[in-house]
Amino acid sequence: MNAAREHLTFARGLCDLFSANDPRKAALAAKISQIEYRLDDPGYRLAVIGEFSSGKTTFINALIESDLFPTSALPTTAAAVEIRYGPRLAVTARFRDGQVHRLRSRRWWHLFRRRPQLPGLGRVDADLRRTLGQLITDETAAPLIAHLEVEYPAPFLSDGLIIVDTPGTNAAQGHSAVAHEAVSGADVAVIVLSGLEVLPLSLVNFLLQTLDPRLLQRCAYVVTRMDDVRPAERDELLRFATNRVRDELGVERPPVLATAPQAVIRRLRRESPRNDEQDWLDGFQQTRDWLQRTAKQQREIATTDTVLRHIDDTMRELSVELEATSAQLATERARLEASQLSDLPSFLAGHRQAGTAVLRDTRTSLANRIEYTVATARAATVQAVAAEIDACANKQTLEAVLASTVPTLVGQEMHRLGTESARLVETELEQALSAAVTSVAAAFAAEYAKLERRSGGPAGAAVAQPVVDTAALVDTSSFTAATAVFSQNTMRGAAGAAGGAAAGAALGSVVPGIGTLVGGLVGGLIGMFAATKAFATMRDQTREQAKSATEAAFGQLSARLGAGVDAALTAHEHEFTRRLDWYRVTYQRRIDEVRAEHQHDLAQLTAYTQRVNAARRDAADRRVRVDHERNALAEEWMRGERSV
Ligand SMILES: Nc1nc2c(ncn2[C@@H]2O[C@H](COP(=O)(O)OP(=O)(O)OP(=O)(O)O)[C@@H](O)[C@H]2O)c(=O)[nH]1
Ligand SMILES: [Mg+2]
Repeated sequence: MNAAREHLTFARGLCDLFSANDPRKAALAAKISQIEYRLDDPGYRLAVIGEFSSGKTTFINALIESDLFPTSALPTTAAAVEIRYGPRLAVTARFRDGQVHRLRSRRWWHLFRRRPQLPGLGRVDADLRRTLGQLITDETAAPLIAHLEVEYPAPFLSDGLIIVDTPGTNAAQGHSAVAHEAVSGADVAVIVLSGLEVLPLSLVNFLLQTLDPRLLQRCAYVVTRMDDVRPAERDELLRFATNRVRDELGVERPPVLATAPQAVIRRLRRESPRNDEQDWLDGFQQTRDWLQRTAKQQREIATTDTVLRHIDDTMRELSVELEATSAQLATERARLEASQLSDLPSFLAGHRQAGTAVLRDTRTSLANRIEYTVATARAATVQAVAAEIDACANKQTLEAVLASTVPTLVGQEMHRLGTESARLVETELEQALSAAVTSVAAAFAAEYAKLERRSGGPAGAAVAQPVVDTAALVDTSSFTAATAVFSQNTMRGAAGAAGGAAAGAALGSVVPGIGTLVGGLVGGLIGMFAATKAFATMRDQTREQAKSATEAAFGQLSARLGAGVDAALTAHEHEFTRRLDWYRVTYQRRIDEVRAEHQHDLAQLTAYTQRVNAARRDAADRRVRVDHERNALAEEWMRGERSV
């Protein structure tokens, strides 16, 4: 028993591994307290187990020489009852909701004193007996009862033997669950086999599933209702019972006792005796004596083994919990380790490359579109200029067309192209920048979510409240800034312009310059007129010159727009890099904070994991020790006298 106490101290130590508010700690501590209580409890629990109507309660009534407990041919016992010695009948019902009711016989003690040779029968307080009967048999009351304890002044119980009556193992679902629970605390058990059906398979299954293997070895097998078996078949039946117990339950030399406890009850009730009644009465006395004798011999071994069994159960539970904790810790460690962005430079380089690629693709497609638009406009303008020149009938109209119509025509077309291109470039690059920045923002948001600490709540909470507000990233000020750079580089003289419409208007301001250029060329042509006599020749030459001058002007426009697109790209790339860098700096700051916290957590986690793993090893070693101790007890018990 001292070893058991030491095991319990050890188990308490293991419970300290769970935090104070962990419900497992309270549950395990309660179990350990229960075992300690059992260690100090002098009671020796004998469970009576069997199928319904096998005669368990009748057998118990006969042991205590009373018909106190209700019996019948139908499933009867619904609540498990613990029957222990007490100076007078008392019933304590502990309900699952915590209520405790204690009822005592008022008259019993005096009656018992007056008629000690006839304990019980007919003299028990009628009300109390009825109440007790109801508590035991009532199907609706039984599930509400956690413990039903009866004290009774039977000599059989005076040594501290506690009998546990159980519901039939094969009766209603609730009954077998109650039986299961009642049996879990037993030190020793009597298996009641009805002489009418010896050890049915359902009972075999119940016993193998419910009883600890060593407890199973300590069971006694009582065949009841033997008076209902024909005398010629009795020996054969007992042999059959012995073999079946050996074969089905794996018990060598099981003690099998033949009884007819009903005879004891009949005598108590003063009913007329049956044939060979006296034999059954004598036989039952022998059974009672045998049980008392072996109980005395087994007691120390059995109660020690029960405590060790409970310790083993608790240690196993502890091991399972520790294993679960260990797995949790491994997950936590993996999460912590995964939450650190190991290679920030390559993460950034990847995103820079992706963002830049988006912007450059946009530039290429813009340049192509503008070039195509300019080429189309150029061809149309050249045609329109030629048509104007062809419509001239003399030198004066030709001069007027060259001086005013052609420059206006070319100028208007270029103005339109400039304005449209500016709007296009601005819109497309803005969109590309926005897409690139949004994707970077999402990537950083994901990293931030990973960085969130355990104490900051689950990862989900971090995602729900992102550190990076992606909405703020599509910040119009950056586009205003980009547009400003775009304007400065592309359209001198429009540096003050900002915003979409202003930038578009500013691009248009390039047109007067181009108009002058065209005008200059046309002026050169007019100079040529003096030397040329024939008007038709003059007009042909003028058309050709005007064509090449127009084409050159469009060529220059195209170059300027191309340069404008490139400058806009540079500005947007610059802005993108600035944003990326801003994220990097902010993130790095956060990373430094979090990493310090993680380092601390990891160190704690490592230390705790080591303690848990050491505890798991210790618990496993301890279970091996407990097992050895239980084996030694089993051997000691086998050496004892067990024959019937
Ligand atoms: N003839 C005879 N009948 C018995 C004997 N023992 C029990 N009986 C009868 O068998 C029936 C069932 O007995 P119980 O003691 O209620 O059986 P139980 O195993 O407690 O049944 P549950 O509480 O329902 O699980 C009753 O009618 C008893 O009178 C016996 O030794 N001889
Ligand atoms: Mg019963």
